Amino acid sequence: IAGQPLVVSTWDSGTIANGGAWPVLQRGGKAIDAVEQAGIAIENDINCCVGLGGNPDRDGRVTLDSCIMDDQFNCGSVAFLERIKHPVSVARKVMDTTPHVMLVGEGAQQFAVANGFVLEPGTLSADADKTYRKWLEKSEYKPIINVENQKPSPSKGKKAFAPNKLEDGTPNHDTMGTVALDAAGNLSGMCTTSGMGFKMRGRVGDSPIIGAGLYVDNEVGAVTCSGQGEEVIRMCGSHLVVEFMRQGMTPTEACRRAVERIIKRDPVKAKDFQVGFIALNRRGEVGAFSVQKGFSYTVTSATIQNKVYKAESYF
Ligand code: SD4
Repeated sequence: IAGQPLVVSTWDSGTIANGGAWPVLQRGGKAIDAVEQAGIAIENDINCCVGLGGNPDRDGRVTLDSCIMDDQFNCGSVAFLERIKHPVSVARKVMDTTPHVMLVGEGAQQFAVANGFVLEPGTLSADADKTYRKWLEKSEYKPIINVENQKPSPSKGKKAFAPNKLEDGTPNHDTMGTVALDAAGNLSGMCTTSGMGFKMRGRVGDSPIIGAGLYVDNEVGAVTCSGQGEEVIRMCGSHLVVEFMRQGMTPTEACRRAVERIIKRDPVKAKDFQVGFIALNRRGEVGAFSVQKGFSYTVTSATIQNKVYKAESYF
């Protein structure tokens, strides 16, 4: 509803992202500016899964993916970007100042530096360094993505490696996706991540891919997600959720249908990965659904103060 701005972000750490976005929305600013601020806020935070403090790839380097999309189908994206603190803002620059949608790797970094972004040293955060050293002990290429209800494997009697968990087992957080509706009734979204921890060098997930990790159609709604990127990419996940909403489904129903589509392809494999969608329609209705239990999202509006909700899940 025009006049009632609202912002929704993935995970309970969405409180940090929404903290960046809300002041912009509250003063009547645009959704696109709000979601960029959401990205900046979470990229400033040192955590496992977003920004330069995130877990590295298996070669020990942090590579970042991000995209942003406004209410006019304008979009920008960067992938496999190294040593730049705010990939979301580089994605915004790609959107605002180039005829392109996506820049990757060295070219994206070159573009960022040419536009005044500082080339950071590229050292690992203390937490990431510790986690990486631990991972190196076995160097098992078996990345597991945010299966929050993961239990010790009975067959092996030890805990599976879960990069989204802190040492004491409490869930840390993952990819940050944010969608927002502004006072003028326009929608925008962004997604930012360091991607799957200990991924192959050069691996890019869904998060910087328009239609996969994020999609916005101002006539319908805005959708973003977190989880196993490969599963999202092959179903064009966020776009799929928008299309389900176009058919008249509620945000939650649309997210549920997309999750079911992902699971249907390989129901056995689906038991071991997580994907969670959040959706916001143009009327300001919010919904979410995930493969596994444990996915959460944070909503902020004039009446809802950074409230964390648990998403319904298939399993
Ligand atoms: C990826 N979708 O790189 C990201 C990771 C993620 O919560 O969302 N983690 O596949």
